[in-house]
Amino acid sequence: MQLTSGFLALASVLTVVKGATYSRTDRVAGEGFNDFFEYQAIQDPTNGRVNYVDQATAQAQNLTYGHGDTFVLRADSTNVVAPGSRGRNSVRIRSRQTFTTHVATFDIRHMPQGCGTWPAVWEVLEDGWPVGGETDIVEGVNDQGPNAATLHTTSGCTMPADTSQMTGTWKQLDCDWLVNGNAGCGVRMSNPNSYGPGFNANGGGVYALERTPREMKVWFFPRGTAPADIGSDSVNTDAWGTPAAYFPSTQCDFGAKFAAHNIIINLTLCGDWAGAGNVYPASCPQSCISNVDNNPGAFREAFWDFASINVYQ
Ligand SMILES: *[C@@H]1O[C@H](CO)[C@@H](O)[C@H](O)[C@H]1NC(C)=O
Ligand SMILES: CC(=O)N[C@H]1CO[C@H](CO)[C@@H](O)[C@@H]1O
Repeated sequence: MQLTSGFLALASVLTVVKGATYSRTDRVAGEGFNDFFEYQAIQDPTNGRVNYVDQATAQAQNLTYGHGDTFVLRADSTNVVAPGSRGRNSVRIRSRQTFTTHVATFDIRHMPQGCGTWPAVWEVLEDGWPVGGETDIVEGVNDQGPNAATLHTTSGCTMPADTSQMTGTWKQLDCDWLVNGNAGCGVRMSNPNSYGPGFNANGGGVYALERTPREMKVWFFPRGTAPADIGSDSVNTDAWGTPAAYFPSTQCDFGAKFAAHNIIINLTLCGDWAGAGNVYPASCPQSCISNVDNNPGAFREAFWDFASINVYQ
């Protein structure tokens, strides 16, 4: 008996010591993106001026390209859009697997930029949304940085105003999708190079999400500053320093508000946010939709270039 309880005590000590160490379960790079993700040739749920194409079309038009340590995902930048069509060809991909407690790292060299672009890297359960919750890691519109990381949930999930455990600042504390037009509880990052042209000019960087039953953290490491263990077989998030965004579960039952999530990468154009009359910048040409339809060359920079995605559990 004593031996058993001694062993159990030792086991629980080891569990505590293990802390925030995770082992890699998925290493995604180059052509591997086409196995890890499925293409979603769906109608854009956010009413973008975009035509999400299937895998065969994307590869035939080189809208996705996987080779070595490069995976590019882009909007078409050569064709004028026919008025009666859904919009400019683009790509939306969703991971085949779902994840709960995990760390996901995204090494990104370039993110889509240009008037009307609305790129996102996020995690969600789409079926029954918003019941399963949503975590936005990278998202923005019209080149307007810095990045914001945001949770969206059903009612009854809020964040404490405290900012002592993150480098960012709160945009809103209530995660409820019914508040303020589904703005969500978002954290504005302090680094101006966390989004858009500044991000690209700096060679991008690494985004990382840690999700546990108790908290979610998002880090942004500008190019050249990522912890050395990112990309190796295991990571210790305790050594990564203060995150850009910290979402505790003290006023939000994560078990009830967040289901197992898919990872989604999308690039839409215009739509409910980027194309809104009070959001599309006056400095951008024409109207958002007219620019998308008639100026293919304006979308040459509207591409993602991923070096890798790693998932640790
Ligand atoms: C497809 O895109 C990749 C990445 O941008 C590029 O290196 C390659 O040359 C393109 N292929 C063709 C056939 O245009
Ligand atoms: C069109 C599309 O899929 N848009 C989604 C892109 O990502 C954001 C998350 O940040 C969603 O809110 C959009 O619905």
